[in-house]
Amino acid sequence: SSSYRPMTVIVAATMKNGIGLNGGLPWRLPGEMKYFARVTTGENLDSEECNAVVMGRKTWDGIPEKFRPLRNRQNLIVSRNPDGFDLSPSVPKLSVSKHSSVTHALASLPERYTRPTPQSNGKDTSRSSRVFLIGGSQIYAQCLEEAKSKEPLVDRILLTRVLEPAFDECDVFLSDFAQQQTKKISGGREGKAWTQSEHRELVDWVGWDVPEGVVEEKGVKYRYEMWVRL
Ligand code: FOL
Repeated sequence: SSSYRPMTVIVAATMKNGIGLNGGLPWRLPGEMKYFARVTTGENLDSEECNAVVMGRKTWDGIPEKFRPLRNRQNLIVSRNPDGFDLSPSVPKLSVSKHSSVTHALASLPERYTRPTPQSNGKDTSRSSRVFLIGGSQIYAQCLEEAKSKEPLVDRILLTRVLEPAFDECDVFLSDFAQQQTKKISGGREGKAWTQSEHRELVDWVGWDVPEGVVEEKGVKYRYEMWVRL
């Protein structure tokens, strides 16, 4: 529905796509959280630029107060009733805004951002001003559904796959994007909309050396993945 710059979903999900429990995350993984913070904050941005994080109201509520708004990022909060809730009074208003939909949030962002130049050989060396969709389940579902259309809101997913334990008690879930079949391929059949990138491509995109393979933290095993739309 747009010509907005596509967003990158960032999410940590179990094998059954569980992402949350009781309004918060089902686990406490400081190293994984550092990855989230480093990727969404970005590096080598122009001094007047920062990345944006788009989130639903419940996700905002789930972020510990001392970390809100997420620092060094533009925080955009989506709610059907933006006037119906208050940001806590201590919140520096400069870096936070409320919006009635994801598309309204995107429309509020400045147009300007550095595209890969011919000199950079098609490689985006700037990594400037990216927009991340950080949840939760309602907003993920809405925007991944949208990704089936011609001009998707989301064209990349940074998925931390939590392998074990199973965290079966999760009460909110990520829609099963990997099952989406949307692309017409030869013979009129449909191909998968999402494909997993090589680890190298994840490293190139974030710009620093992401651990490859299974990471273990506090007895939890997980893996950093990147998925892109075909
Ligand atoms: N994606 C991934 N990969 N992991 C997550 O934990 C995650 N969480 C959310 C969305 N996408 C994710 C939503 N929930 C904070 C807390 C909850 C949250 C997102 C962010 C938070 O406090 N972030 C601080 C981290 C500070 C620290 O512990 O180092 C930040 O500055 O980003």
